[in-house]
Amino acid sequence: MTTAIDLAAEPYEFTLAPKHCALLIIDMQRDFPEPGGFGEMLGNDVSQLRRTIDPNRRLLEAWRAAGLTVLHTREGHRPDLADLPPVKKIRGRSATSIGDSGPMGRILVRGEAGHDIIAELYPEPGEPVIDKPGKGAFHATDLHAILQHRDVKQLVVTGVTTEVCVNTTVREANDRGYDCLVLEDCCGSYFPEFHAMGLKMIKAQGGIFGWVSSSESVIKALAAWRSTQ
Ligand code: C5J
Repeated sequence: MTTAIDLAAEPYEFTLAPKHCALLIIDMQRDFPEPGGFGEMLGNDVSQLRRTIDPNRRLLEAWRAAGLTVLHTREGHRPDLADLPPVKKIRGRSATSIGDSGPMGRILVRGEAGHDIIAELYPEPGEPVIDKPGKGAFHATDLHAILQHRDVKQLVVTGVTTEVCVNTTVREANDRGYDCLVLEDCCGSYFPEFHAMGLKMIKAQGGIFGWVSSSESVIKALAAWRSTQ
């Protein structure tokens, strides 16, 4: 029985230990990638995020089939906005901001349609959903406690956006002692250059924040690992 398996990654191979690794899918909420959502309302090109849906779906299917831990996050706030920092509310000087009515309900407010996860990647019963008020998934959440209770030491991180919530979460995870593997085809940004640089920053300097690979490499490694169980 194999407990860990090497897979191709940058800056060097990643040793995946499936029983101690969780898949963390960041903020695949309707308001970000769906046509007609808040992201598009702001003038963003949602196709840059939509290209991540199929790879995430295939990865999620393989991860679930292997019986491994999956967690999802959602960025958003309490309906009374008590957890919304005033600076986050006003930054950007946008006419429509967090808490206001948007195309899919109140923007980034828990319980609203746009805040929910897209149907293609919808959580299954038993998969924790972390509601986070910040960009990082560890800030003001119980994510670290949940991972510790499950003896998780590594994270495969996917979702949106690469340079904001994915990068912030990977940095927070790094400081808490987790190894992070970020999958380039499963992460996206409205700005392709930020996506590319966001990944570069993670794998720079010998993997200062972690590793970068693809869904195909992880799916292959999972299949190889499962054949040894
Ligand atoms: C995320 C954002 N999820 N860009 N949010 O990255 O504001």
